[in-house]
Amino acid sequence: MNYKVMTAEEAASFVNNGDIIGFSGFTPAGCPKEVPTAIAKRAEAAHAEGKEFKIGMYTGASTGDSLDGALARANAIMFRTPYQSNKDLRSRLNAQEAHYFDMHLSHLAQELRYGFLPKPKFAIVEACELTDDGEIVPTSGVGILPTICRLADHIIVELNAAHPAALRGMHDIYEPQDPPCREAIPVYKPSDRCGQPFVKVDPRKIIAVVNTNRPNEVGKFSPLDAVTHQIGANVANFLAAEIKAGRIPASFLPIQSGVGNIANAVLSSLGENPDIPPFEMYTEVIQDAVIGLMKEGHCKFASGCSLTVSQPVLEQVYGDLDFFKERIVLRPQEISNNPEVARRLGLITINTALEADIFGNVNSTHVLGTKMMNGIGGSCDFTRNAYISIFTTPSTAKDGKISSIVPMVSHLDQSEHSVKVLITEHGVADLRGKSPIQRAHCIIDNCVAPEYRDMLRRYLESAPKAHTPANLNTCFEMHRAFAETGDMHNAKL
Ligand code: 0RQ
Repeated sequence: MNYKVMTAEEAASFVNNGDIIGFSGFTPAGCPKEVPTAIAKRAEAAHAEGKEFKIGMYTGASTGDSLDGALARANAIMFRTPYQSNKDLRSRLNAQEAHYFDMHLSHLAQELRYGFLPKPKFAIVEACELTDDGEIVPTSGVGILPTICRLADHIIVELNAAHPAALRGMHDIYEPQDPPCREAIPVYKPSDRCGQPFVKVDPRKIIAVVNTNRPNEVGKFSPLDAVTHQIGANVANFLAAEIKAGRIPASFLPIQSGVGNIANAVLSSLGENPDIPPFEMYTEVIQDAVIGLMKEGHCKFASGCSLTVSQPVLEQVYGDLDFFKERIVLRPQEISNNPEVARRLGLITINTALEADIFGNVNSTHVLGTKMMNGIGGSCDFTRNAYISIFTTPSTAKDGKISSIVPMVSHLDQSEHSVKVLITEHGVADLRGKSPIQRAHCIIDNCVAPEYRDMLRRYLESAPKAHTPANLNTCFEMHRAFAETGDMHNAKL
């Protein structure tokens, strides 16, 4: 190999205070691990000497603990976008010790190209193969890898032997042109390919190669409980009824499914329902459940940005690459989450709300309206452009002390105009074609936990008559009660 092979510490020594770095990967899949940890150590050493050391950073989405966690613990983050889910980083953001801007994942690469955001000096990327002429084959997540490699002055590659070079062929790397007159992205079904199986860079930009053999840091999913199981069953029954009514074609439509335990549970339920035909996915994260469904024949194909699967499941995929390379394609997030493609393919989108209000507005990001949880991720990319957009949430959180359905969301990520269906363990609120007051009754009757229904009905009655009734004195009374007493049951409504 013609490149300079070095340790992570040597590679990290190129990075200085104030530098801006783009990292590969999407969720903990495909993220570099060794060099970010070494940068964190460099920051800690600088801080111990009383010197400033913070970097600006772009990633695909959330990352692993050796990236976000290590840099957050070292207080080495100046700014961060577009999505995160690490508890140490979350603490920094909520303490205003790092600036975070939560972005639509499909927007990041183009906003970098448009010059809306400062250009990255370094791209630090994980690869399973690197050729002398500059072909980089990503690992199990792509994210913004093609764009940062092109825009950055220097590239550092972590060549990770935990991912087989035989992954070559699973990726489809395509970067759209910039406007004016951008051409349509030629993806007409989830399995279409329109790019190359690698990212091609100028090999002279690769200043360091770090060899490693480190598995991804994807956490385990919680086992299905009665609530998540019932939410999944409600989603599957709703979709089966839509097929029966002729509102979804009998051949079905591609599924997008969000991240987390509930999303994983919903997918399992789709596989269990005999009235749901084998389906395809056009999604961002491919979670554990999808791999099981593929082996059983319930999922025919999945297009995504990452294989966000637990280590045993990743080993199953790598152990049978011939089977899975025919059924999985990994794309940059600009394509996996592309609104134009989502609208054209007619996606059924299923994402998770932290809270929703009685009109169908959704908050997926801010606990009690102020504290950042994770971020919007790709949920808006898909929801706004869906064939049918579904939001799921357990009807309560924190042992029933929080009702996930409130009079008015304390932060807005998806407006009522984008949310077509809301589903909890209690039932389905089909909001299509309903006015705000009809939506409110539909949500209270079908989705709210029985113990909170009367409270929300009383609230609605207390609001002056209007197109979208709201009582401005009490619309956050449930939030206030939780903040002050630890229980929304104490709301004075
Ligand atoms: O708290 O962790 O302390 O137990 O929120 O809730 O029920 O475990 O749900 O793991 O599916 O995550 C919305 C965060 C759900 C996720 C969210 C508390 C609850 C628990 C987690 P604990 P669950 P999940 C694809 C698309 C936004 C981005 C998105 C998410 C914790 O799905 O980040 O969809 N989505 N992107 O107790 C206070 C409430 C609450 C609450 C739940 N109303 N108030 N706390 N919790 N409801 C992904 C990408 O783009 C990469």
